[in-house]
Amino acid sequence: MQNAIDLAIKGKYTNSPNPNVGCVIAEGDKILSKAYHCKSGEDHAEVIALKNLKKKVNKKMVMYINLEPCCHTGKTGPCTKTIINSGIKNIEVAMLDPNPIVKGKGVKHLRKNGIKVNVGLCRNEAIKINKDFITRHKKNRPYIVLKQAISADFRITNPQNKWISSKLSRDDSHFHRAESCAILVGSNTVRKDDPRLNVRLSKEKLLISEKIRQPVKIILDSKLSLNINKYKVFKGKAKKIIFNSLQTKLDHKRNIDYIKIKKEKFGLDLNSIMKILANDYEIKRLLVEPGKELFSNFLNKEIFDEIIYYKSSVFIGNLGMHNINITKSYLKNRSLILDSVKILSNDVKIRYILKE
Ligand code: AOF
Ligand code: ZN
Repeated sequence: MQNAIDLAIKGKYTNSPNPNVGCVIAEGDKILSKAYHCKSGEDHAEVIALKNLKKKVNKKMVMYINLEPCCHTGKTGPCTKTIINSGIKNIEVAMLDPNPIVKGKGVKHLRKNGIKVNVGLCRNEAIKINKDFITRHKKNRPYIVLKQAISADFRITNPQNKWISSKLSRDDSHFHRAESCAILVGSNTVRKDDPRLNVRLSKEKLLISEKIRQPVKIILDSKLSLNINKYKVFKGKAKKIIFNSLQTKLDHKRNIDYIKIKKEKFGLDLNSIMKILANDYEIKRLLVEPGKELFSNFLNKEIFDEIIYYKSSVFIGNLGMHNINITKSYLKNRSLILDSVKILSNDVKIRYILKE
């Protein structure tokens, strides 16, 4: 199963809104075929693994999958049907599919057709690699990662130089961009930094052969104050969404969707925005690159799952804006767990996860 999980992760840069799924067919200790789901609309992992299997199916063969096989017809047909027709008689599934159209029905259908299905092998590892897919289906919002670069003296803006973190950290952060279906910023960040919000890594670096998926660019601009002819983020073909409090309108030419959202005391209603992103845009993973205000809004509402800091060794001084001190507890009901710390040349990458 660990092999299936490792394979599943290979699809993470290309498969959204689908989950990471890997499949291994083995006989005893011998792996006979393996596959992973690469792209929505293309074959699911089980179907590819069966197509790649060179040997005739026999009763000793076991199929290992990190997610319950689907039993519905979506963009592709039901995997359960292909499995039943193949003659495979033993299946190990790590976890049930949280998607309401599957959710236990796949396993039931297989068992009804005489297949032995065991659920739960490596369950925790399987949950870990599909946290975004699970969050979207269970909480009706994307999995939300807040990312910030901070200086040694806790500043998040640098008046002298655009960058706070090192090149190595910035390259690392592009892997997070690549894994995300969308990137969200506030209007102040667009005005100050003029970011492109795209992925600037090669396919070789991402170890993929498919075209790089550029994330949807999301801007919160309550009063529609930004001149869309001026900033880089509005250029190019990628989908852009501007959440605002004034109008809903689709600009097909520029590929910009304007969506009107209720205003709250400290900005647009983030809960409604997240619901729209999960339901209407099928965003399973969202990267937020917030300034001070937006960061505190996400903290206050406790709608996020992870915080990633790139903490550099640069001192900026009083001209730089101070970051939010998360230890001062913006969080009312939840707490953070330190997940990992990684050294990236002169910077430290610190990853916190919000405790369930
Ligand atoms: C599997 N194996 O490799 C994946 C599954 O639109 P479709 O047909 O691609 O179906 C997408 C749904 O199928 C997705 O939301 C999830 O519930 C399941 N994904 N299932 O048996 C796979 N990727
Ligand atoms: Zn399937």
